[in-house]
Amino acid sequence: MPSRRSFSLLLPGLLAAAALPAAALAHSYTAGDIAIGHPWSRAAPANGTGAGFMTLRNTGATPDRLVSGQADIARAVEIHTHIQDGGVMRMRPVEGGLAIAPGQEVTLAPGGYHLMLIGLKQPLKQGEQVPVTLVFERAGAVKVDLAVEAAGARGGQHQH
Ligand SMILES: [Cu+2]
Repeated sequence: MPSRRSFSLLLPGLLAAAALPAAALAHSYTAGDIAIGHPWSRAAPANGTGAGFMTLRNTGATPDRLVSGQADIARAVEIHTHIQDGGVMRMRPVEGGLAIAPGQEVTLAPGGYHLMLIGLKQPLKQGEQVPVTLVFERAGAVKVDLAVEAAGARGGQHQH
């Protein structure tokens, strides 16, 4: 659609890619009507639990939802949210997937919605890219790379 704007962003993007470490890039993906912005994670040890954060924007006219995920690096991937339970923040799987209404942007971030990478088969190391497949009800499956940032990046309020 916005071909002129995309073109004007292309060159600075390529220059940035050459100049900056991978984790610093604001990379993005699309699957059907879903735009996925800057998927990232945080350093974590093998056998531990990792997280996945990103923005999901529905650019179409039909509701969609993130229903599941898969990563070769983890035994299982779940979609979690945090709930307040008697003053304690607890994590809970999102029932039926994470809904993304038309025109809406849903943010997965520390302290809120996130992907949970359960049973890491190898450590998540800062600066690396970790492939994860996201499965949307309508938009289908798309592989994205989580850019691994420092442990505890942006908050560190995520408890397991
Ligand atoms: Cu979690």
